[in-house]
Amino acid sequence: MKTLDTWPHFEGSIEDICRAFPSPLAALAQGKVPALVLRNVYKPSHCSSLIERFYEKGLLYNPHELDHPHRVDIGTSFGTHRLDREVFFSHSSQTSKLFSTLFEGYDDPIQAMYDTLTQLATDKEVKTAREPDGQLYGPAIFRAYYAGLGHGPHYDSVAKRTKAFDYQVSRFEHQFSGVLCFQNSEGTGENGAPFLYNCPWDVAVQEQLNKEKFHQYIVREQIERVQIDLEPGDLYFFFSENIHEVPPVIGESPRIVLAIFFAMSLDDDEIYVWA
Ligand SMILES: O=C(O)CCC(=O)C(=O)O
Ligand SMILES: [Fe+2]
Repeated sequence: MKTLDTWPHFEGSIEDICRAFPSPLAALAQGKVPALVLRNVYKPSHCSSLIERFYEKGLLYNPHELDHPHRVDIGTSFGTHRLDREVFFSHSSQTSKLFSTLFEGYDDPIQAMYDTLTQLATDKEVKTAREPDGQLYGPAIFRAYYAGLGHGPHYDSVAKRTKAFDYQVSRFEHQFSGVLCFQNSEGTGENGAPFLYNCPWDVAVQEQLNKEKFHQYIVREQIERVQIDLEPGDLYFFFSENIHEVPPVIGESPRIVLAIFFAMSLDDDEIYVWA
């Protein structure tokens, strides 16, 4: 597919980013930049050691052992569990318990993501999402994409797409994602590395998504896109209300990432983070 690549991401240190974009998250939401990429935020050797630990603990499966690959989540997905509040919050609390010891002996990768986000969030307080009674959401999630697995074009918004108005996270105006690479799929090209489109969701776009005509649409409308290539330890943030996709993984090596969603409003001094 021939598409325009005239919407480059920005890559640099926190200082570089804040110099280029005084309000980095607002710049993402306004489409001034598709993604902010921070290299080597987490030690690659800790990525590989923790992945080994996940296999040892049976939290990931070896691709040779199953005929039908499926995505593996380590953590609590709001999208998967939100329909039953009780189940969702007890799953989330199990996750917090698991994460409280899972990284022992290594740097805490979730803390690394929250710390980086805090520095980009300028005047706002970054917290794990919570309800007024104090119940906490899952703070982050590991996702392993095995051969053949990815995400088709979609956007993520609790307020606009999921319409989960019975949860606090729906109160915010803008939703984002952060993804820390733990392991790449093999090779290059359209293989596990995400594409971001300069295309916020709206009704016209939804019609194209419904008809599975999104790719034709972006070529016809000359919508720009960018592919984000990450090495283990690299982190990127993007506005998840723009259409984005993860092309299916090819080959033996699953793509493994640590992912968060987060949301903010310009006039709210908190940023809520969940998975
Ligand atoms: O893994 C990524 O880079 C993006 C994942 C994504 O779009 C999602 O989980 O909704
Ligand atoms: Fe997404």
